[in-house]
Amino acid sequence: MLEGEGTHPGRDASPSQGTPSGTRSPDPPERDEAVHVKNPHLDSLEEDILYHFNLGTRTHNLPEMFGDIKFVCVGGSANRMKAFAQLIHRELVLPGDVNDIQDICAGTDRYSMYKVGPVLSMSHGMGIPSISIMLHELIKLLYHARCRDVMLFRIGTSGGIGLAPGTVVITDKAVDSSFRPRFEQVVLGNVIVRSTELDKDLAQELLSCSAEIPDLAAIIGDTMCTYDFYEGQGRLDGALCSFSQEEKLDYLRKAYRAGVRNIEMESTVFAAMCHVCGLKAAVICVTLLNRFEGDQISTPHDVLQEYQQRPQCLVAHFIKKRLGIAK
Ligand code: R2B
Ligand code: URA
Repeated sequence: MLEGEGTHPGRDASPSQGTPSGTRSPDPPERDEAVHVKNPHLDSLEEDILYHFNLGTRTHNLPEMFGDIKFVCVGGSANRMKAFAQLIHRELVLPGDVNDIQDICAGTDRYSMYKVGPVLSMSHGMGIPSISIMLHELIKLLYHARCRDVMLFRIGTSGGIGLAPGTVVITDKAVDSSFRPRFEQVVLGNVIVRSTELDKDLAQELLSCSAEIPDLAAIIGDTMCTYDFYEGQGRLDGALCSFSQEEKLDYLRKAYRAGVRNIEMESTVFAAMCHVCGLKAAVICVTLLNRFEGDQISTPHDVLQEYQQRPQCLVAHFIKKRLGIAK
């Protein structure tokens, strides 16, 4: 059986069920409401220490702390995810002072985590390795907490391709730097290929929500995920550059023709891990610049701040609608 197959939730993959090198893994089991972990070794752990969160199954009552979570929102910056938690606190009119929201991961400086009602807001740092570590521990946390019907959202920033800066891109497919909807993970020296499919209905629902927010331009498009911000995204302004302006533009044009509308650095692994674990997921990133027009982010700080609030506003509106409290 290949990775992702099988019918039952929970710890339902055996260690020998790897995907052969370079092959695509099949679809995950029919989605049910539980959070899946795909690791049978977890059964034999007496205690699971979520090291980078400074949480554990022995030291913390995870079901009590997190069991009611329905929406998990992740983003690169700790400050932005604190601001998002405060926005949700205000929007859901939760009791208590918005300034008293505490970082649950304060015991470590790797990630920040805030819980506001049924919403968890968490930072993931920059790049695939950073978000991947966070997602392993986050998915285990949701599993140990016995959460059900959870949705995950990545809200972030990106470089746009052929779009006005400030446009919000809701990801259709997360693609690699060759525009393929796949994520490659090296495991024991072999390459495992995982699908980066996201939930299309969720993307459509988010697009409909965006139409209800004044002055918020949003589209659905493919998002390219790279391992680097500079050469990896075809920038001419890094410390190293091995290509010409014409070659850069040629690459961006090819990306555009393939359906790519923005570039960032986490979406493929985010989509792949959520897909395998049966979690509904969406990626919503604002574009900070149009990469056909340049590489440097020279927009004034206050404008960038406002842009970064757009994915937050959209997901906050979505959550309120789902909870039946939107105006
Ligand atoms: C978007 O912005 C960051 C780089 O500036 C990176 O984390 C990403 O995906
Ligand atoms: N984040 C990226 O990864 N690329 C950009 O161009 C802007 C933000």
